[in-house]
Amino acid sequence: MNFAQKLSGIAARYRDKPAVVFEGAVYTYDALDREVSRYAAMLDHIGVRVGDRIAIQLPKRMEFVFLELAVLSVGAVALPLNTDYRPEEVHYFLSDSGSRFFFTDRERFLRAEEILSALPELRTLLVDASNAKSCGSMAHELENADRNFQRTYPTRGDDVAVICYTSGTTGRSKGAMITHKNMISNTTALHLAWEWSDRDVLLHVLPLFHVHGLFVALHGALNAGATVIMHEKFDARRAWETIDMGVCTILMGVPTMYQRLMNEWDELDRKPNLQNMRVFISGSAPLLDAQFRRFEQQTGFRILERYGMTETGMNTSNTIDPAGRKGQSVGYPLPGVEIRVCSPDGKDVPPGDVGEVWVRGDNVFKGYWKMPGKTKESFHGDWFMTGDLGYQDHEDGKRLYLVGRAKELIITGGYNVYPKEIENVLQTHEAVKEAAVIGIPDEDFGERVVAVVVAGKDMPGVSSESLIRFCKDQLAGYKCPKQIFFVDELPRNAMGKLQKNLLAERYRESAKTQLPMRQI
Ligand code: MCA
Ligand code: AMP
Repeated sequence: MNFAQKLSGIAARYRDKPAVVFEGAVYTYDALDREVSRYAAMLDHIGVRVGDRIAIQLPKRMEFVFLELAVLSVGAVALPLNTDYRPEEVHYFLSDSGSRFFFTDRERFLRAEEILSALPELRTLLVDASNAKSCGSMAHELENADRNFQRTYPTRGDDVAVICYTSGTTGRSKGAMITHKNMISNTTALHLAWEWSDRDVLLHVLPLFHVHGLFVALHGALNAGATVIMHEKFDARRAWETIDMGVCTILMGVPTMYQRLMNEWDELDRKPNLQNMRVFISGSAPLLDAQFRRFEQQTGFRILERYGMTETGMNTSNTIDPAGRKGQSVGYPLPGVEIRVCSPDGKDVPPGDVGEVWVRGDNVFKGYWKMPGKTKESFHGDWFMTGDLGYQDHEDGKRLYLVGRAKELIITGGYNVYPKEIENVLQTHEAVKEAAVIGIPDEDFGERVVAVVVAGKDMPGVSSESLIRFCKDQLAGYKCPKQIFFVDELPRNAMGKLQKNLLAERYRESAKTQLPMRQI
């Protein structure tokens, strides 16, 4: 089945009920479904065909929601892009994916115009403006689309619905191909596990261009016939004020958001009314035990932590029954998801021992776009090897704990950063002889990206600010180092291999909080 068709079927059952309330504007299920149909007609009118990749780089707004579901409805493949990606990054995603259409806003188009002209096969459509010089206007195409268009959902379950780019250890991002079947199975598993119902009201504060905000939060709610109150941007004070109105039942966020909510809680003279709240859910990055306990002390709610990946959707979750939730554990395999914890030679390790987490199930993606080698490397038979290190509870052999990562990855505020990508950019700066990028503890972001740099002898005057600015010109802001440390040389072992663990230890001293994950 096509995932958008499933949601359209649900919309037919809840016609007059609010589906999404976005910044004061209410869209009923009927209005949402009609807009998706109108957008699908527009895609058909501009020549979108089954399997075409359609890139979307838009701030959080309703057009994003309509477009994504319309793309799925016509059997094309949606490619959501982080709004903060710089033109060079966007160019890579558009060219690597061979996207035929790019929906964006005027501001982002003007920034990327020159670089986009190098992609003659690509047609750009502006969502918020009339025709610009080298692109079209979505409003214009919507007007000219066939008003009698009927959605036919020309896909099978195994067809790709969305490609989400995830960074890679080599610095080159990989497009994870997520199928309709993946989306349906994972949404269904979460529906059961979290007991979603049409009485739920989700406060949606996450970005829409990632699996967390799009699949887990938005799709999860629409699949249940629930209502989504959607904020354009996360703001802790505003989130508490909205919850205080007494209609919300679910909040989903990354640990940085919970950290900010807790700090804000202390500032509030009158604490919010949480009477209607059912569950606070956290994921995308490790939630510290101290955060789990502080939130419970403040609010009386135990945060429900779950664990997922772009490639697999959600894998494990703590129980919906608060009594079964445990800080530092990411819970149990979701219905239909199998988990193994394996040694490097592919054998199951006994409960209590640390190994790599492997995942199998209908939730596991189809592979990396045009990277059969990388796809093969990531699987052992039909088991996907996550690169996350963990152990299963030695008592029940099932409850999962994550303790680190086999891959060199920094998670900052819920976003993944692979050091290699940043090192590659720094190393193109004329003053940089060598650069090593590491994550150090940060109270707000969990981990903070910092760079340790050896400057060339003939470039003594280079400043941290100029190197950070250099990175910001080419990389999304969250990837850029927050600090640069200059050293005479980087520590290496006898074989000449860079010893990042020594650097991490040295600079960890400068941070006061505990590191949420060990780099192994
Ligand atoms: C923004 N900045 C950051 C981050 N976010 N720096 C480091 N890490 C970050 N996460 C920087 C900006 O570049 C900017 O820098 C400055 O902070 C202010 O930007 P602003 O947009 O105002 O930031 P914010 O609103 O404070 O954003 C913090 C945030 C956001 C709300 C926590 O990062 C966020 O929405 N994170 C959620 C990520 C997410 O959805 N991940 C799910 C991935 P400057 O001032 O220098 O320009 S999916 C996934 O991981 C799997 C499937 C899973 O399990 O869910
Ligand atoms: P992404 O590639 O952006 O989908 O990020 C997936 C990665 O986020 C996983 O491989 C984990 O390393 C991490 N992750 C997601 N949820 C959690 C969690 N609850 N605790 C610790 N790490 C998590």
